Amino acid sequence: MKKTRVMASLGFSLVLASGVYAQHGHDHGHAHGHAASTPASTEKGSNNVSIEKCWIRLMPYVTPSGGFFEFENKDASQVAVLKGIETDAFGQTMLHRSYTKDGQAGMEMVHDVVVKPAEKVHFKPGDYHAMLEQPVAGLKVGDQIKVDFILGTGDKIPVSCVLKSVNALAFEDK
Ligand SMILES: [Cu+2]
Repeated sequence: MKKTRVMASLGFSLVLASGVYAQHGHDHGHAHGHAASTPASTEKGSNNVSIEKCWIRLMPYVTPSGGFFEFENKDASQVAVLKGIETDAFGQTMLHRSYTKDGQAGMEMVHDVVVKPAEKVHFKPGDYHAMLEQPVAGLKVGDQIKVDFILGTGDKIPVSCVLKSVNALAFEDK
C-alpha cells in the first residue's frame, strides 16, 4: 500500500464522514482526523491460517464499505501476521480498529494484526475490520468477490467474501 494513496484517501473520507456517519455505523471522522497508527510489525509469522465467514457491508458509493471475517492462526507455536487485503473489486483497502476513548467513538489504521499461536481474531463491526473504498461499478448485495489476504510471510490467501446490505451486522445477516 503506497503512503500517498492512503493519505489521499484519509482526507477524502474525512470530508465524507459527517454525512454518512449514521448510516455507516462507525465513525470515520474522528479517527481519520488524528490518523493514529500503530507501528508496523517486522514479524513474518506463520502461513498456517484460516479465514472464514468473510463478508463486506456494501455501502452506496462513495461511502467506505466495512469488511469482516474470522482470522484464525492454526499454528500452535508461531504468531500469524495479517498485513492487509487486496481485491479487484475495490481500489483501496485498509485495516482499521474501532475504539471508544473518553466516550468518543473513533477508529485508527493498523498496519498489521498479529495473532497469537492457536488464536482467532474476529474482525467485526466496532472492532478490528477492513475498510474498502473505490468500488468497481456494478457490485451488488449477494455477490461473491475474491479477496486476497496478505500475510507477513508475503503469502496471499484467496478468500471468497459475500457482499451484504447496509443493515447487515453479522455473517448470518443478509
Ligand atoms: Cu474503518
